Amino acid sequence: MPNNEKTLILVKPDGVQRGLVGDILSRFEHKGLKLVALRMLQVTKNMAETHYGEHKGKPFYNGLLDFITAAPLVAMVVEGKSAVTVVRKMVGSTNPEDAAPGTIRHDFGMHTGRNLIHASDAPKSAEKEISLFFDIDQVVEWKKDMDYWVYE
Ligand code: IDP
Ligand code: MG
Repeated sequence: MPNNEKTLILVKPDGVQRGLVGDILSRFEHKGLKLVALRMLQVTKNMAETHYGEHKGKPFYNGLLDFITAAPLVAMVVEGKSAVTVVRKMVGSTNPEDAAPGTIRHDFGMHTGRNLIHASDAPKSAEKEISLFFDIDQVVEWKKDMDYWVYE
């Protein structure tokens, strides 16, 4: 398959607390993406600082760290053609008020600080983020027979 990519998705603690893990995961399954890794964990302060390092110093940074470490989240890796772009489109704009109808942040969210989901923004950051959340042997290489019916 050309341009096959992996990307990291986090169902943030608000999504877990609100019981939306299944709804969110099934959107990616229904789209045709292949699930290749999945785990639940409570993120440590250290991990959160690494993951959100680019936002250090911004006014929302401390609140973001408190929020993302407050309760467990669900991390997953999905794979597919142009997966990074496809998933970001399905996630929607950072502020749910700006997110298009049909996107996860629009359909489930009300506020930027509780926007339910993270998705890698480029193949390079995806690689880094996947390695922060998963050991190499936790990402499963498998053949999805359905792919014949998803891709020409
Ligand atoms: P993204 O998640 O759409 O890539 P980023 O700008 O990378 O958006 O911000 C990372 C996360 O930081 C957002 O998803 C959101 O949870 C939080 N965040 C960003 N801007 C704000 C803000 O202005 N107020 C509160 N939280 C924010
Ligand atoms: Mg971002």
